[in-house]
Amino acid sequence: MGHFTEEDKATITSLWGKVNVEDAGGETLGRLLVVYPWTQRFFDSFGNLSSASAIMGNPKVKAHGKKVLTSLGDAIKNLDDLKGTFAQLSELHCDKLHVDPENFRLLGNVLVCMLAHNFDKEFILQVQAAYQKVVAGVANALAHKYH
Ligand code: HEG
Repeated sequence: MGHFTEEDKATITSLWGKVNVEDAGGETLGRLLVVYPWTQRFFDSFGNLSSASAIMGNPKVKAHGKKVLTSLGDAIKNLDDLKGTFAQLSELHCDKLHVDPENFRLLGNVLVCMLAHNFDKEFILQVQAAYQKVVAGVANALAHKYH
């Protein structure tokens, strides 16, 4: 999963530079919670998640989405060592948060959808291919310390 070409890296970094992590983070986590409603169980302290509009307008969803995408943005600077970058977060999600790693793949899926939706014509085949590698590598790295 660690085969990022120099071209991939340039493509990934260039698009990520245009992502507003606050808006995009809220959209990504919100989409996860709406599209895969069983993922809401991890966020029962977040208040009102009773409808799609409640979820998309929930400030805690927005704040946590920003946190997740900020962490992802840091990982984009370390594409050759995603496992090392995410080692501690992998332990946290396993031991403390008990998040099933399948959820990392679901989040990656909605992240790609969010990018496709927001970048439209710019989200050409090569960009999708590069980002599919990112989300696969991130999900793999976050699952790596599970036991
Ligand atoms: Mg996780 C906390 C990153 C997917 C559920 N997540 C966190 C934190 C980060 C993070 C940086 C804060 C850690 C801390 O406080 O030290 N999460 C992160 C990434 C990804 C991800 C980079 C995938 C790209 N997380 C993810 C998924 C779920 C989840 C898919 C569940 C469906 N994360 C989760 C929960 C918390 C965090 C429940 C604690 C939230 C809180 O109560 O503050």
